[in-house]
Amino acid sequence: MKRAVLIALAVVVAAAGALVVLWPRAVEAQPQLAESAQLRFVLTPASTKSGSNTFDLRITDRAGNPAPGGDVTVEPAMPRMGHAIAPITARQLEPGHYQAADVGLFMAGQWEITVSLSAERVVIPLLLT
Ligand SMILES: [Cu+2]
Repeated sequence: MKRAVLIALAVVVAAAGALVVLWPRAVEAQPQLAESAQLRFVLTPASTKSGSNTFDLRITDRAGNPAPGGDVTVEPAMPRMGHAIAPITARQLEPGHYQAADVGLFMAGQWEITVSLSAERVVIPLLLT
């Protein structure tokens, strides 16, 4: 009897352990990389959920040096649904490092974020849940 209880307990502990390992986590926001002719853009969203978001942007030349200064603009759109939100000007934190705050990605689904610096631009896909 006691042995059976111990085995049952072991099964419960193993099942709980598997749950902890296998339980789906919220998708972590991954840095998204895209390259234009001259520059390399890395966009990291604060969240992968719909709603207000903040984008961290690292922009470098092909050699990895901070991109020359200029206006960085972020234009989110859902082309397949035919809508977009007004372009947002990112704030420069340091050379090559920008932040776009209060980006109102109001619905879940596939967004495309156009990021531009002067004549250089990339389109970065962003899937929100
Ligand atoms: Cu939409």
